[in-house]
Amino acid sequence: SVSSAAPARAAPAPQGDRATIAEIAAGLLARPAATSPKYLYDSLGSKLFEAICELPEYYPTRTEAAIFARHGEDIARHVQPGSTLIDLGAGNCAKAAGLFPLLRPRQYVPIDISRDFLNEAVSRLQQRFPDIAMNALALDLSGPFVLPPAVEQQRRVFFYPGSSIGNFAPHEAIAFLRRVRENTSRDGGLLIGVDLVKDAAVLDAAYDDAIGVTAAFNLNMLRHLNHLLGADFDVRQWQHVAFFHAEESRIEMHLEARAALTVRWPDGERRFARGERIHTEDSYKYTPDSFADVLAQAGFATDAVWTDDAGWFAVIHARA
Ligand code: AVI
Repeated sequence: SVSSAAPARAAPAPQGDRATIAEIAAGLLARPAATSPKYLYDSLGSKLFEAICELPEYYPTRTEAAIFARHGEDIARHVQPGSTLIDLGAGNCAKAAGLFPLLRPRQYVPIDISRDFLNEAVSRLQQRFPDIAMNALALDLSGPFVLPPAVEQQRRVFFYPGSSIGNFAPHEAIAFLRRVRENTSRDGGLLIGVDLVKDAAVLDAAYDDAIGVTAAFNLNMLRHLNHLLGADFDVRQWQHVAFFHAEESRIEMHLEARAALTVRWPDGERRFARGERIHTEDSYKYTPDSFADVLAQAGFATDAVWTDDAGWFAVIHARA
């Protein structure tokens, strides 16, 4: 007779460094369990995020792009040409590249956590814009960071589009922007995209789209955690949950266990009850006033604010 028993799954060796493994394990063992949203971005995660940006429900990307298209010349007047444009969380670099003809930077410094993804994007971009010096940096911006000497000191303008600032809690956003300000020259500034508070139904749909790309993006974190931690998450046992929490003014993303289960890794394990969640991401939504307050607490002075007609998204220039 033929045996139908599946072979036992071999435990994969953890690929993360010690600090990463310790951080992930501590998060999984916490109650409620939580993981840093940075683990959403392995190479596939970065591609899934690119796909999210094309979804009709995910309004931030196209709304921000429309603001740049409509107010680009005014924005360029505030930023001024010849700057050192430092792109925080650059991803595929497409947003900054679209602004090169207007902003005309002297040097472009894209920073991203995903080295492979970044290198691919920059080598393509350098061919299109041979006159702009490009220095790609693979840096984790969730801790303190110092830019290497290759980055020009003069006219450092930090570019932080896409409302990535929203993935920090407000106190973390302030601390992060303070660190940015410490790396900014006195004649420099910050050009930042900020997602604004709006109708909850619009927000909920943006983070739980009809064809499940955001669900795949969230679930893919489990594959990444298996890789880093050597864990045995069975992705099929989990489901994507996302909703707007009005009191906290944030979208929350979670992964919810579909059944009681145990996740194991080389140095530990965690039992999850059916319906128990891992909190994987927050995405804070601001008003122009509440964000001006964040900037002020980080030592930046708001210089100009551009929004779309519906007031869904803001592009803000601040001076150091
Ligand atoms: C990168 N960041 C601004 C996105 C956001 O909207 O918070 C990440 C994301 N999460 C789910 N969809 C998109």
